[in-house]
Amino acid sequence: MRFFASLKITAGFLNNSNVAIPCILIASGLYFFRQGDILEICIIGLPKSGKTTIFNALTRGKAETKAFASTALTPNVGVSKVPEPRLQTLDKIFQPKKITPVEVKYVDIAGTAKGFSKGEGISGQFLNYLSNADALLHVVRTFEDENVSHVDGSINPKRDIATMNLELIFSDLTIIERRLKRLEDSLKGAKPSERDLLLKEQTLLQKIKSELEKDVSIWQQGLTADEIRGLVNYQFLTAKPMLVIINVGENQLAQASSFEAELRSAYSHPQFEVVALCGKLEMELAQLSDDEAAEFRNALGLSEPALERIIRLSYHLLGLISFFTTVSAELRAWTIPKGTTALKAAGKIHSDIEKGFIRAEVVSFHDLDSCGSLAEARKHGLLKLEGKNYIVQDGDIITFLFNI
Ligand SMILES: Nc1nc2c(ncn2[C@@H]2O[C@H](COP(=O)(O)OP(=O)(O)O)[C@@H](O)[C@H]2O)c(=O)[nH]1
Ligand SMILES: [Mg+2]
Repeated sequence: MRFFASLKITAGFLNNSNVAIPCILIASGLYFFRQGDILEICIIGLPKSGKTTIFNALTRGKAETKAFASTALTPNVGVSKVPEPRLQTLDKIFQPKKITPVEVKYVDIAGTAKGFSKGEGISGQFLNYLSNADALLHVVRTFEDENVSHVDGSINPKRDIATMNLELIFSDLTIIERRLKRLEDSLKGAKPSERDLLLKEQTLLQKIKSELEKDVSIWQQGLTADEIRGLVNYQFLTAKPMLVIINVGENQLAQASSFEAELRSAYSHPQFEVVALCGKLEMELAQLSDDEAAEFRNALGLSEPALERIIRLSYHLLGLISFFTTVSAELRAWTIPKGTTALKAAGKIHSDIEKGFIRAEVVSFHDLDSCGSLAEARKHGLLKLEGKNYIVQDGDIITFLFNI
């Protein structure tokens, strides 16, 4: 994005007099950045599992946590900056005036109690949040606290995961049944040209339905990439990647990794990940300064902060990578799915850059870091000119050349 390429080079691309030189556009302040779509993660789990506690840990928030089941109707919504250590290295190289990390939105829904999918505890608004989520953070507790009774009377994370999964399955089944009914009506009056598509959709939905009825979530059904593409618009809840958070007690820290290993082996799947952490402790640490928190973490023998771990695993689950741009003294991180072309990455920044895409000037984070400057990277031939079909790699630093 930053036109660090000299005018000479830019003019080399833009020797056609009809074409505006983009750096002039930026300098004149006409240019604006479109805020990319924000990653949205919904926190679900039984009442009193520690959802709001973990929400506070992730967003440095102060939402009220309760020892009794919450009946709040308004979800807690918070935004966190995605931790990205490479931005610190790039800060030293570019010395920008401003650094803009990627943001992620967390939504803590109080209404995901047992029976929510049957309309007993959740309104349509909650379902909307869940449907729009890119991934689900599913909190199950292992912490024991006599003042905070478990809704099902005992601690059993596998049972709790199954309980919540049944709710998600039920919600998906309701959507499928409604759609199948409508498909039947559409098929009656369908033109021959539309029939094939409708029949294909019907067959797929029937196949998924019969598996859901056996309590198999969509992500566990082994669907083909083509079939999954056909489902995208439904926003099925059991098709979403799921990160299970085992909320351990302060006295269970030593068991955290064995809890994790046990659940990971029980649900081994690329769309499923597990993290064990102590929500209460993480929430307290999140209220401290970074330095103080790091000191406590060291003393307690805790690994990386919850937010960093959760984001890292969420990116992994969702197949996301980051690239960086520097323009007008702003260093900025962007998130895209793995396999995104330079053209589409440009569109993430602004549709005009995608439309007028000419070339991308790319250097890998590793090469830039070892060269120490763009000039040095250029000298070593590590600043590459790439076309629109170039597949952006994690950590790329990109300058887009475009005309509009
Ligand atoms: N001892 C202990 N208590 C916790 C932990 N996490 C949450 N709690 C307590 O459990 C209760 C319910 O937590 P909350 O976050 O409100 O649960 P939610 O209903 O799932 O949102 C609160 O009293 C919390 O202080 C934990 O890791 N250890
Ligand atoms: Mg809560």
